[in-house]
Amino acid sequence: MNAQVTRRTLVSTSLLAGVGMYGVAGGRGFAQSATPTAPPAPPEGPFTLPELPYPYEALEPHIDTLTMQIHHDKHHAAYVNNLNTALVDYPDLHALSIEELVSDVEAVPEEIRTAVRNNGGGHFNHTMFWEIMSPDSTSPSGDLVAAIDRDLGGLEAMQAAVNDAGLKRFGSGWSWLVVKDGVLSVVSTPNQDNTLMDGSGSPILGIDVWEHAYYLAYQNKRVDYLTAWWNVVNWDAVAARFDAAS
Ligand code: MN3
Repeated sequence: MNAQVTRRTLVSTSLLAGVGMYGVAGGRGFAQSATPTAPPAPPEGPFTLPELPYPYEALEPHIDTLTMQIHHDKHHAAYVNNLNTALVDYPDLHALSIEELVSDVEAVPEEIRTAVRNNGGGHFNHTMFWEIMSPDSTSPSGDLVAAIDRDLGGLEAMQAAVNDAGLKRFGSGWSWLVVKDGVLSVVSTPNQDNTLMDGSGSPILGIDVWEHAYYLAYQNKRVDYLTAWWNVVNWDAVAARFDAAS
């Protein structure tokens, strides 16, 4: 009873205060917060969700259709929307490429740095992830093969090292093959961080080990997902990234 009275008193006090201090605008603001409304649509730029370079079902049976749909249309889309929302009041940052943005995340204003790190990282990482997969997986060739042999003891040893880094990543993150000063190495990062952020190299291949990347088909068996993933590598795209970074 007392609580009711107190609450009613508070409401009318707030209303009066709103009208008194802010006039009509204050009153309208109060009414809006009392009625649930849809959140505003996210801004359309500066970044956009890239199309998948193949149909959702193209990577079956190694990566299932529903996982691809949710991963691209929901998870990646959310990173893009959240990144654009974070950048709304920072037009100076709109001209930067996503690579430039995540390569120097410490230069981003502190108020949005965490949002840019997580969502900009998510956008960069997933854009690359779609590009380095293909239903028409080939095998690595040329300078890339020579570098894998020289720096990581051959293809099988490199794949074992990437899988191991992915398995040992506690929680969510990525396992990477990176090149720095012409030398290949294997690194893992947490969350949506990547190796541009910590300066450990240019990523040329990365496997998403967040559960959203594999849980529907593989449940807790991350090792089975990692093993299967190598059946869908677009080695031409990886080699192109290696050449560009070398
Ligand atoms: Mn993901």
